[in-house]
Amino acid sequence: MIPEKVINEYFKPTEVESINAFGNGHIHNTYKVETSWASYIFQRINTSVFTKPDLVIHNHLLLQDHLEDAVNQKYIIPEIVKTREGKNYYSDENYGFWRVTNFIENSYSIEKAEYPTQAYEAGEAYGWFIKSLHNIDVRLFEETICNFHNFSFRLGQFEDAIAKNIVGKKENIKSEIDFYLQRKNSLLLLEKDIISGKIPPRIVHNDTKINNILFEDSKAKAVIDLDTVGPGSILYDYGDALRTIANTSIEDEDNLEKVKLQWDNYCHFTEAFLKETKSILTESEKQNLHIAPILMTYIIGIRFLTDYLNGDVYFKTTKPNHNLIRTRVQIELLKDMEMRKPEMKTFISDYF
Ligand code: ADP
Ligand code: GN1
Ligand code: MG
Repeated sequence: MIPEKVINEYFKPTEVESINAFGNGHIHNTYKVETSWASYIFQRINTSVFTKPDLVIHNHLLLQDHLEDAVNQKYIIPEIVKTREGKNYYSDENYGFWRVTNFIENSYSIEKAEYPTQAYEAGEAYGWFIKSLHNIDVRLFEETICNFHNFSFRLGQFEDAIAKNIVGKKENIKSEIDFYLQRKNSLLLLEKDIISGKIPPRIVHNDTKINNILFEDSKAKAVIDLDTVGPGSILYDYGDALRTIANTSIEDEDNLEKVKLQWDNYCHFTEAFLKETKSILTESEKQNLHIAPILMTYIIGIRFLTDYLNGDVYFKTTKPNHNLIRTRVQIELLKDMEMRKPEMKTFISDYF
């Protein structure tokens, strides 16, 4: 729950009508707080993940300023709400680091795109987000988690976790480990083009899963969860989004037969995303976009498996072997993506 001390930084005790845990994020503790005039989202920032949370606030304020002036304000983002003393967050040793934003009314998030129209809506919203940040100075943003989608770095963490085997679970997952190690070389090649700048750095969202879009009725309304926004590649956002938006199952499905690349959703998301971003895409981005879903499904898969090997210390888990279940879903999806890689390539080249 939210400590009284924290609530009092924002409201008088009599002003608060209700406080409830909210949402399905894997990282922060999120609450909805209702008052008689408006509702708010209180988040205790996970400072094991975001070790410099003031950088998260810095980036968020930059985004707010920039998007306020954007020519095309098709979507909204959450805005930071100040404490009664006018500060952008509240932090102390006992209660942690708290950030408050306005609650986006009449909206809902989904864990899985049920309809191609939802995939299309998400493609337009995430495409809009990148396009709106196209002309912002990349150097103004701080990297809130260093090497977040750096392939070699994530691979290094995975290989380290295998070698240390601290909770003794390595023996259970021999086939999963082999699956990933067999595939690493081709993705290391793609990473070279990202690091060399051949695929250009941009300010991107960096966490484009489907539940980081808020919908109203059947329309995307807001892009949320801005904590990782910062330097990156458009490949990250395109690929990471398809990992949840074009998956026939939820991220922690037990029945692996349900996991496939949802082709209709793939096409709808891609079409909307390209419609928004085509005017800013470089040739190297167009040439490599089709590999992005494979890259990102691989990276998140090894991050789940690394966490399983480390004893579930990073992602929130709610059942035994939760991270292993998540990994297995990513593996099934990745296999299907590999099979359909030529079709993904053709779909994108036909679009242009
Ligand atoms: P996490 O980093 O833990 O995923 P998020 O910022 O994504 O945290 O928040 C978790 C969930 O809370 C979101 O998926 C969404 O459902 C809900 N949520 C977050 N911020 C808002 C907001 N400003 N208005 C309405 N719902 C929100
Ligand atoms: C986390 O915060 P949330 O739940 O939107 C994670 C993403 C992963 C995702 C997997 C800061 O996203 O990178 O892709 O879980 N965010 C962070 O579901 O690590
Ligand atoms: Mg989230």
